[in-house]
Amino acid sequence: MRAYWFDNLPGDQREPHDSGREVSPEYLSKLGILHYNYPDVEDVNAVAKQRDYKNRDEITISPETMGDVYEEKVKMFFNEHLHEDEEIRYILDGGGFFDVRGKDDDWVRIQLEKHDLMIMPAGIYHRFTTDTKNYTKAMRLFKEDPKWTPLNRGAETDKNQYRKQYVNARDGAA
Ligand code: KMT
Ligand code: NI
Repeated sequence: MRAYWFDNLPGDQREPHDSGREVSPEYLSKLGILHYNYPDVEDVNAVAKQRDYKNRDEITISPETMGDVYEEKVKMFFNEHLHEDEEIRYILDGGGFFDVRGKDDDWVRIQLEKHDLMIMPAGIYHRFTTDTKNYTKAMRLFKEDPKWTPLNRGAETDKNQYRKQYVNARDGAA
């Protein structure tokens, strides 16, 4: 795992877009992001149990597994969105980038590699992309009744109660 400010330069979303400015673990923690590296899947099982996640699936995002729709899917995952529940992703193989919005609405790019597990809080705006290797195998964990339908950013999501709760918690409002 490595986090840095996205450079906002044009070019393929799968390129690193590394501004060279690091994002500290403290800042990530203020955004409500948790991350671990768990080579042993038993540690993932423990997180799932502790947070009451009952279901999971595995997805392999690559041209080999997705064929013609790969490029389309990659663009879709890159649409900025939020969820009304937290999002847990565990990288089984390969890697990829999750971009999350910082306090001033700039993108923080989080590079995930094999065995990284990340928990994003409900209400955070984010997007995902594969990197130039075009290969992400990931486990997606969800509760029985998942509320992680992607809600694309817009005037509606800015007013969403989970969004408001997230911003209040992040910025320390009472
Ligand atoms: C998401 O929410 O964008 C995803 O789940 C991306 C695929 S999992 C690495
Ligand atoms: Ni998401």
